[in-house]
Amino acid sequence: MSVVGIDVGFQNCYIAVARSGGIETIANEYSDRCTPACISLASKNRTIGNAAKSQIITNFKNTVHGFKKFHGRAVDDQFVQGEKSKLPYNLHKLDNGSTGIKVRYLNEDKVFTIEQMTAMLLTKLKETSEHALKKPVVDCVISVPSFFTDVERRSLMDATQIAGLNCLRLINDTTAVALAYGIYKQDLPNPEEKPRNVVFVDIGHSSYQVSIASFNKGKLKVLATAFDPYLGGRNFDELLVEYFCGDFKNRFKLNVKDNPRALLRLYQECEKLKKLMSANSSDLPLNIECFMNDIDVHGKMNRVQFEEMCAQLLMRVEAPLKSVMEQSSKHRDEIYAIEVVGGATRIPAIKERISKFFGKDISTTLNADEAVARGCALQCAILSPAFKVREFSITDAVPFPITLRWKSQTDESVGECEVYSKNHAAPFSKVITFHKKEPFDLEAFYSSPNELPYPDSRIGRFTIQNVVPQPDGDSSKVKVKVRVNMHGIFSVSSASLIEKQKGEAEDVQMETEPTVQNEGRPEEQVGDTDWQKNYLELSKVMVKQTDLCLYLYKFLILLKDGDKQDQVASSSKANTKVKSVDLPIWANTTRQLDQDVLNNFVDYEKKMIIQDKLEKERNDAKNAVEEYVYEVRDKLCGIYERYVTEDESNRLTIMLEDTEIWLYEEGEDQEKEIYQDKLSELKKFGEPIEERYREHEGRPRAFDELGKKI
Ligand code: ATP
Ligand code: K
Ligand code: MG
Repeated sequence: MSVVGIDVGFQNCYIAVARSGGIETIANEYSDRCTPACISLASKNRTIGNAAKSQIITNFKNTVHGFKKFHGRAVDDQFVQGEKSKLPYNLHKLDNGSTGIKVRYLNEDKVFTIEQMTAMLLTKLKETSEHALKKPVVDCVISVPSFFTDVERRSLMDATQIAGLNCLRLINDTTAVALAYGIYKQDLPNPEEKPRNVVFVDIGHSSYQVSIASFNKGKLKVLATAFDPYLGGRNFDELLVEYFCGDFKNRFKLNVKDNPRALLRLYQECEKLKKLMSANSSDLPLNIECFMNDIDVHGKMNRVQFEEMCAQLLMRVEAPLKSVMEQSSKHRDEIYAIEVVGGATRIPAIKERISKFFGKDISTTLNADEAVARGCALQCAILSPAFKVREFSITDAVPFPITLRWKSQTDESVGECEVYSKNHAAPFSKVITFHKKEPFDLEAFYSSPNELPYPDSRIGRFTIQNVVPQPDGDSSKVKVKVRVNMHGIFSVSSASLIEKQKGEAEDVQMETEPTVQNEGRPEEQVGDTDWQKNYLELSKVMVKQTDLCLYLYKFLILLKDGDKQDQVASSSKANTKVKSVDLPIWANTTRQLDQDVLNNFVDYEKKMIIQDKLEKERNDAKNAVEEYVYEVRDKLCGIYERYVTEDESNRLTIMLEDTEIWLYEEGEDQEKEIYQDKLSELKKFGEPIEERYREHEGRPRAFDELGKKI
């Protein structure tokens, strides 16, 4: 089992893995620990990460980036439409209305879904981690913005499947950071002491997230989350670009916006300038050579100007901070620390705003770029049976309240109930008891559409099938289990009908309102058999100390009841007269990929992986020819000189020259085998020389060795 954590950022991705020494972030083949969320499609292959980023300008129509927030969204979605005008590549409406991306790939027009694009990125990250761990990687934990709704999360989960990953948990960005903060802290308050409250801020390229978590030894609980899903580093880049477009129009009469390449270059330069301004307050230049129409442009900006320009953006820093404090009813004095991560928190004005709001210094003890990935890897280690890690319990919070509405299939009766309030603990299961005579529908939706950063509040419709009345015509008791799972995804996980047995004295109460019972955190439930077994083990040891045993037995019951809170389901289990029958559930969630579509995508991803591999081998074979030409040419006038006749040398030189020309002409784009043949041809001639040289060089040394022995 692999222990891998992946931070899939809007702009930057990071991977952390567990190795014998602990958790570490790993570098890709460019020795870069950051892999850009960028994919470039081309006529023979695709490139992903750093290599793709360098294609942003040259292959702008087919180099895809900035797509993370299209997950689960229709192309007509207001957000997607707003982004569309800023994208150098084309969007395409898929049959189900979802956002597709249209590119040229393998000399054909091709539309990829967002799930496929993210899967490509994950494939790259998977390969990088496999390279570092030197074994296959399947299990992992992936981060997700805390404000992602059900549809977006399910879409991301589909992407992980396409990439052949088994995502054990989609963990919220700020929760991962909280875990990275807390797990190694030695001085957390004891369980019975007042918890330590810490605020976590993550401002990335596309969004701003805040959470407040309370810590005790061995556990963390997220009390509240807040966000501005549309505020991130890129908004600052956009303002700079806007400014320089105006500036260049005035001074150089250039219409930058009409030229996609120039615009992309300007974006890159503005981002660099923005970063420089974080460290320098003086005037800084922005120079681009041959920018447009062969004109070199130059401009300048300083921090004061920049902050003035971004005043509107900076004003938005406060609201989410205020919101988490209000939601958790915490006073500023009760906050132990404010930990900030994410690239955009390096902007001094942002740091100042946060610090001013809390009236104290902020801490940057965590690695701003890698904390999310590290937290993901830690969560993966906790979930992995193969890896020993400190016990640490994580209770997350439901970001948006969820309501369940039910409707009878025959009569008109409807009802609804908020099953998860805002900031309700998650993951968490609940059992709802209905009294029904026929199958019925449950509709789940987010109860406060106004605060939802997504246009559709529906989560899904779940039909509880095969419900029948009792033989005596009475309604049947139907227990429905709902849950918000490890990924923050809502589901109706099971339903069962409780059959009344003949001669049963107890009558089923006719409740008009269904009852909701808390089941608690699925992973923490202690099964009856487990705790009884534990007790038996204990009692064996202390067979003579009956009093102590009795005390322990009671204590275990207390523990168990505390865990399950006011769970009553167990009482029906104890009643042997009651038989329960599992009921099938038909689930219809919005915008999820069908299994066969998903399977096709899995196959296609595999094909693309093979295609990339073949193309790499072909390129490697070509490079090998080129390298050999240069190497032998060098040696011919160097170390080989004494071992070749003039005639040989001349012939070989001509061969090398011909090959070099060939590589630029018809040999530019050939099959792998052709390059391999070419190399063998050259080697047939070159190797005997190499051998002669080695023999001569080796001889004196062999004599030396012999001399030493004698
Ligand atoms: P998201 O969290 O929105 O998905 P992400 O995780 O990819 O995005 P990060 O890597 O945390 O984002 O941050 C990238 C952003 O931080 C970019 O806008 C980048 O320009 C900005 N950034 C990085 N370093 C600096 C700096 N020194 N000064 C200002 N901004 C910076
Ligand atoms: K990131
Ligand atoms: Mg991020």
